Amino acid sequence: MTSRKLPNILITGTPGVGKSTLCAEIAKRTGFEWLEVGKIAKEHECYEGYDNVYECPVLDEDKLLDELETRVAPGGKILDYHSCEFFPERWFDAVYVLRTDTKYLFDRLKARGYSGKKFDDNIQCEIFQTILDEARESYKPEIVFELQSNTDDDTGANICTIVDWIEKWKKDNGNH
Ligand code: DAT
Repeated sequence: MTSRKLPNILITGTPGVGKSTLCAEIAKRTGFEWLEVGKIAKEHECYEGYDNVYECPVLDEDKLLDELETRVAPGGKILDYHSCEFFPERWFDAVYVLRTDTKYLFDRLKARGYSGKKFDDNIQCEIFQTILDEARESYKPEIVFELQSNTDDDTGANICTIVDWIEKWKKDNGNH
């Protein structure tokens, strides 16, 4: 049971699968606040060093969680991040994992300028469904949903799925 008046939703998946695209639209349609976790980490410098192999800062997870805790508490938030196992399980009422076929993801990551190990690792991450497995290990199976995100039609369908889920949650929890 949750005391939140509105649910919190996590949108996760490999970089490039379409998390931001989806979150922006859902926030617009529902009035939920979209928390771009990567941006918040950057703004508040939630880092502890730099990883030269992956060419990115190393996340200070505790600092980031402290930063997010009060924002998440009232509900009505949609969080977007490329990893999901370090968030407290109690934060989320639904976790959506976006999936993209390699043939589409390849071009999206190239367009983003990814190359070398960073490019290869992200493609492998998607092929081996790393984030989906992570989500299934970290949250109750009944709140983890896999969504295909290959085409614009998929995005449209995913928006409807999540907006409908929010409406149902509100109804089920006496918040019309
Ligand atoms: P993410 O936030 O997961 O890194 P994004 O939303 O920035 O991904 O999308 C990466 C690129 O792919 C961007 O140019 C928009 C495009 N895109 C996103 N979802 C898509 C979809 N379902 N079909 C086609 N293109 C999509």
